[in-house]
Amino acid sequence: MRSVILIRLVALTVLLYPLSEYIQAEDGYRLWLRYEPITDANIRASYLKVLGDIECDLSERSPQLTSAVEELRMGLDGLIGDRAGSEAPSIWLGIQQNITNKTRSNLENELRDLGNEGYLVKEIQEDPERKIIITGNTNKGVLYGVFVFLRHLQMHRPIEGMNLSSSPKISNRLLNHWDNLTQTVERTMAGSSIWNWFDLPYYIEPHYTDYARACASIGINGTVLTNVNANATVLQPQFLEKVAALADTFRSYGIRVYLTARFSAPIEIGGLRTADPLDPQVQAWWNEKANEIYSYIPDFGGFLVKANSEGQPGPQNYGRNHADGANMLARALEPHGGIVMWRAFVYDFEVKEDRHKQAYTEFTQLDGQFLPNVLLQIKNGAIDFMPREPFHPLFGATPHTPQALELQITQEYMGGDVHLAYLAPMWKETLNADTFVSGTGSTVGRVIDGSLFAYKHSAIAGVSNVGNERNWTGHPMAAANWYAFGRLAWDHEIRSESIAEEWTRMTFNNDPEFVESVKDLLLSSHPAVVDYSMPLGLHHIMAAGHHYGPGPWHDQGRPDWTSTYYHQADEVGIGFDRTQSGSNALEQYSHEVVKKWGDPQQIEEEYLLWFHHISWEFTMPSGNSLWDELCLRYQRGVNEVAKWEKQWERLRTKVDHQRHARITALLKRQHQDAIFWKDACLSYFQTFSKRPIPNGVEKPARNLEYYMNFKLHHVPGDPAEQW
Ligand code: GCW
Repeated sequence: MRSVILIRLVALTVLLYPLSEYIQAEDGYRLWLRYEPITDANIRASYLKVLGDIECDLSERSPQLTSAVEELRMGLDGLIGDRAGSEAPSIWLGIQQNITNKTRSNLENELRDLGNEGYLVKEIQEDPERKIIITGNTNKGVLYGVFVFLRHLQMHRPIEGMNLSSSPKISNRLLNHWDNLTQTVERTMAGSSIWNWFDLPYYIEPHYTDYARACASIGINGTVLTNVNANATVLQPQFLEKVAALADTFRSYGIRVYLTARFSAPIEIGGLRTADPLDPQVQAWWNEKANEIYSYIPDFGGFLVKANSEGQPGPQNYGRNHADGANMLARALEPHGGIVMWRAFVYDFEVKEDRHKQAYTEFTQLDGQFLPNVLLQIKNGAIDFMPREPFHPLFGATPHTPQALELQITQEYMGGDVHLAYLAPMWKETLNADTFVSGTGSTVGRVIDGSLFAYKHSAIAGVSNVGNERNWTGHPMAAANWYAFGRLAWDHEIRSESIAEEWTRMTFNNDPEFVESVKDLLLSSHPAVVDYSMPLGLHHIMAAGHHYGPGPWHDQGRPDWTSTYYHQADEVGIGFDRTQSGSNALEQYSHEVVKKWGDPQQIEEEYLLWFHHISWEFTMPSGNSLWDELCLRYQRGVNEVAKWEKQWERLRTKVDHQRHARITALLKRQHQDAIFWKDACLSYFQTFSKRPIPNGVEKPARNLEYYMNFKLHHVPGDPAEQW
């Protein structure tokens, strides 16, 4: 009787819940590691034929190898189901010496150049059978190989002839979490911090492991847990034991933990009267603090430091320079193998030169004075993660000091987690940019991967867009940027298109029409965001404080935090003159760059107003006046978003209702926001140009006063809301 009732209850539940929902219910939590059952019968059959049991020697009890086996089992069970009793050959997992006797193939040569993180995933024909081997020189390599193998299956790629091997170009590949100990997250809108500090170390939440899995699946091997606007409390034992609990979880996925070091910590938590880096007491305090940290976390990665920037304390408070400060921390970490990532994001309005020039001026004069375990962490551009920035002039200018690239995954200036903006193409612009510092081909990518100047350390950092929203990133498609960052950190030469395809197939499905359409959305998104917000090299014209939406009229407070300081609009024209007739920031680049960017007729249109103050009547390559071109760019961005709404609607039947509905709502809002950007900016700039809105551009819906008086309140991620 009971069982009959139970069956009826289950049946009833299923019927009540719309079948389509029930089968495809998807809240996005699994990100790109969904391992949904492969429904294509042919593909499933082809996999079942060659994928038997998992063979792995776990006797050395390696946590990373255990993670590899668990992931492979989870992936195969999800994708092709239970293979118990399968006649198919086994899948061999393990470092080379543990699987050599399982194959007659000599893997030495193939593994030799793969280093300690590379992987080899190969189908080996050894009559009478074909087998899969997943190997590397270390268990971390094997773990990376498992994720690559599962990606291969998730993308329905053939196993015949499979031979996948790769090793990372950059050795330290980190997320930077601008997370506060109060659990707010600076500049990220996807909820609160995923680090539940109060519950640690007692409760290790499942999402810590899933975070580590997601990071390891794209080769991220480091995470900075705390905000660069640092809080010294995290360095105290009460928090070090919490940090250690996270580190213990992440270690099984090859991820090391780093912390932000507040320069004034010796005063705030050490009871000293000074934090002067040349004071022996202060050096001793940091030595002791480093020893203490490593007693909790033996593989602690090191410190990320924001010093003498935007009010953060630093060595200059004591008349010392950045090298003095960084070297003090480097000495403390060196015995333990730790590194210091010292941020070059420094500027100070007391210094009366273009903000664009200040980091280059500060750090080039210190090149060669930093200890070997110090890296300079440099934003992609010289201002601040704008929707588009020319590469930072500092790249390539400190040949004796390793340089790390800092990218912003969270969209502080690109619509937060509301606007679709796939950032890989923007990051590739920086990575592929030629600095010419050592002749042609001296790209930023080759500077940071260490191949140009043979740096001992190499690193790349992405400011995370992750919060405790169920789907981690708020906008379901913002996870593509987390994914893309990891893939480019591993290999900055991977194409944006390939990354978009991988992410789409793994996150959604392999339907050809769906994949092509979503790839098109992703790849057209960044140019459209630039068009409807800061086209043609305009920059820093966002709303003050929260940075969500336009604010070209903002002129209050310190000039280098206003908008007018950057666009310099007047009756003649618009743009910041950074040539010889202006701030001459251009002089900090190599002469090949100066020659091109110094000429309004040669520079890429996308950078024109970044380096030049241009007349409204200037004739653009299109033949339009600058004013007309500016208006048409804003409209082009709006039109593109309108197109996406229709394009996404057409995909309704090819994706689960939950994610389809959320993305539909977000695109609708992005469309309205794009129109708001266009109308607000053109209304404001028109007061200077005094020219009509050209044909083909919709007139602003409201008057300028409406836009200037519009106030958004309580925008998530706004630091003003967080303290
Ligand atoms: O992008 C700006 C942000 C700040 C951030 C700062 C930085 C963490 O507006 O919120 O502070 O740069 O990069 O340090």
